[in-house]
Amino acid sequence: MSVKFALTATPNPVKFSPLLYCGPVENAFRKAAGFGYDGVEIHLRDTADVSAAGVRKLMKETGLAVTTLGTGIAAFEYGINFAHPDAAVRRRAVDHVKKFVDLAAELESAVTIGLMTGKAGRDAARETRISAAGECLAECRAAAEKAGVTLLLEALNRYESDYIVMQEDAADAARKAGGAPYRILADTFHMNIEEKSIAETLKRRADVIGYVHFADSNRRYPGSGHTDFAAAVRALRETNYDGYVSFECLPLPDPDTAARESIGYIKKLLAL
Ligand code: LER
Ligand code: MN
Repeated sequence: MSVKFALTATPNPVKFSPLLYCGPVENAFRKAAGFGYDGVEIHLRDTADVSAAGVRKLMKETGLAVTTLGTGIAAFEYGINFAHPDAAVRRRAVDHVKKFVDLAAELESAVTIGLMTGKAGRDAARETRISAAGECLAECRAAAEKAGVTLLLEALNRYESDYIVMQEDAADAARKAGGAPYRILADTFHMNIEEKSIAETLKRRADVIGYVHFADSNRRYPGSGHTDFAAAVRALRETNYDGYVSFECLPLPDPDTAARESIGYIKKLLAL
């Protein structure tokens, strides 16, 4: 098994978020290289917030990959998502994600779709919104397939989503949207809230898991809460997971400590 490690970064000014490095991505690349990571996961409001050529240069200099481009900041900042009742807003959301797909093709990265799926509500229009979101997911799939880019559909806990909450929901939605290049992104923070067992779920849906987010139960770096990462790591080992484990945790007590402790703790568990 060769799990690879990524840390999370954004060039956008975000207040309190589970991203390790906020500010110029160059800093995140240098830190990632220094702490022994294999890649950097970049969250963006807009593709124009980074220079593709600049990021490619950093990739070359450090030997690190860009693992995936997160679209959640865009969904939040622009109020756009796939379940929005206004078709014009859904259109903007899809067009925005397509720009991420184009950038991902240039960076040989994937694109994450999580908060961008929005909320379907609990009223009479719920099913209509879910089906409209399904059409958005399918349109993104077509663009990604053409560009040779993997899409990572992420289930979020009940406070952040109301229709893609369990890993099973994400696997279902990905399948209904046409399947590959869709894979699902399994995040231990959300799974700790929603799934019966993180380890069992990682094993059960290993067929479709393409990426993993690690954060502890309190969303701090692994080892800071009560999530059983030894069991999670065993599940990844048993299923021969060879993708990325990315640390999407709060930058506490400070980004460097969280980045160093995260990878150190999980590498130790992998060696057991
Ligand atoms: C995004 O990867 C995620 O996990 C969400 O909870 C964003 O905050
Ligand atoms: Mn996540």
